Amino acid sequence: MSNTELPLAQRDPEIAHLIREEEALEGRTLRLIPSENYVSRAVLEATGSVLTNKYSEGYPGKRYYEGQQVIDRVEQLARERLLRLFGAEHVNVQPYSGSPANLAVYLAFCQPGDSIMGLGLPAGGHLTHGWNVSITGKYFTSHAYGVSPNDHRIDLAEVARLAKEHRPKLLWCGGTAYARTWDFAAFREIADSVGAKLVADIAHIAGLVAGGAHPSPFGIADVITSTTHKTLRGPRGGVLFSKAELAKELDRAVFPGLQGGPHNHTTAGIAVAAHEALQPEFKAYARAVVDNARALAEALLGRGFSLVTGGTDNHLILIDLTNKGIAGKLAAQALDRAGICGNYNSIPFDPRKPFDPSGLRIGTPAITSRGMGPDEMKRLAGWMEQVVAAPDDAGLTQRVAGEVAELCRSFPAPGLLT
Ligand code: DSN
Repeated sequence: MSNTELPLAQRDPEIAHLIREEEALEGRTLRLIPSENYVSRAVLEATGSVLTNKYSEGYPGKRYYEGQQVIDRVEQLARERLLRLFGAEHVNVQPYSGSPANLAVYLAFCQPGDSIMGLGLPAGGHLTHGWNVSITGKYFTSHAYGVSPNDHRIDLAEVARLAKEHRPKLLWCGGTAYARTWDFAAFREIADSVGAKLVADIAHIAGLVAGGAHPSPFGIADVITSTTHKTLRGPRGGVLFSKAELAKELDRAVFPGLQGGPHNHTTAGIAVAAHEALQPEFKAYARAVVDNARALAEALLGRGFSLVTGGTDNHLILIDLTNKGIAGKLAAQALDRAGICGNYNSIPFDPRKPFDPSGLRIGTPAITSRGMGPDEMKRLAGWMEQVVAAPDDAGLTQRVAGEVAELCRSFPAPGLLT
C-alpha cells in the first residue's frame, strides 16, 4: 500500500490521536458555548470528502475552471435547500465563515468611511458590526448602539435617534451575546426612516429561525448573513441571503471581491445540514433548544445567579457573576475543569476588562442535540452553583467532572464515534 492510501491512524498517528482525544473530550463534557454544536455523522462525512480536491472559482454554470460537472450540482443543491428552508429569494453559500460573509456586505454596499451602525461588542454585538478593533470599525465610520442601562435590552428609541443623527448606509441587527428576541420589523422601520440597508446577522439564531423558534427576518431585512455551524448544526461556513435585486452586487463582493475558490466540501456539508433542517424533527429541536435555555435560566435564577436581561428568549444565557464574587474567566476555567464548558464574556457596562470580564456566556444548542431536557438543566444549574462557589476545590471539580461524564454517557452526542 502506498503512503497516500494509508488511513490517518497509520499515516499520521499524532493527528489521529489528537482527533480521538477531541472526540472523547466533546463526548464526556457538557458543551455550553452557545456558538457550538455537534454536527451529524452525515455532515462530517460530506465535509471530509474528496470535494476538498476541487477548485471552482465562480458560480454554478459560470466557473473559471473546468471539471465542474459534480460541484455545480452540489452548490445548486445547497442553494435550493437553503432557499426552501428560509423562504429566501437569493443565497450565496460561498463565504468561508461569518466574518467574510459580513465583510462582503460592506464591500457590496459601502465605500470606505461610510457611516454604519450595529450593536456594540460590549452590549452583545459582533466585532464585524463595526467594533473599533475590527476592519469594519477601522475602514468605516461606525456608530454603535447599545442596550438600556435599566434592563439591558435594546432601546429602539435610542437606535432610531442615533440613526437619524448618523444616517448609516448599513444598519446591522443581530449579535453574539444578546439573549432576547430581535424585533426585525422595528429595525426595518428605523432603516427606512434614514434610507439605510437593513442587514440581519442571524449567525447565532439561524437554526431557531429555520425551526420557527425565533421570528424570521426573511421578507423584512435587505440582507441576511449567517454562519452555518451554530444552531443550524452544519459545518463551519457562512451564507448570505438577499432580495433578488441585490444578488449581483453581493455575489460579486464574495467572488471575486473577497474570496477565491469556494470550499466545496463545506458547501456539501451545508447542503446536508439544510436537508436535515428541512425535516420535521428539526422544528422540535429548535423548540427544545429554547425550552432548555429557559429551564436552565430558571434553575440558575433559583440558585442565586444574576442573568443579564433577567433570562432568555433564545438559546443563550449571559450570567453576571458579580454577586457570586468571582470573575468570568476564573469561573469559566473552574467549570471547564468540571467538564462544563462555557466562555467568559463581557456584560453590558462591564467595569472589568474584556480579557477578564464579569460574565459567563452559556447556551443550549449542543446539549439539546444530545437529547437533554429540563431535568438535565436542573442538574446542570446545581453543578454550576457548586463549582462557582468553590472554584479552587479540586476534589469538587473532579467529582462534578465524573458526574457530568456519567450523564453524558446516557446522552450520546451526534456524530461522535466514541
Ligand atoms: N465567535 C462567535 C461566537 O462565539 O459567538 C461569533 O463569531
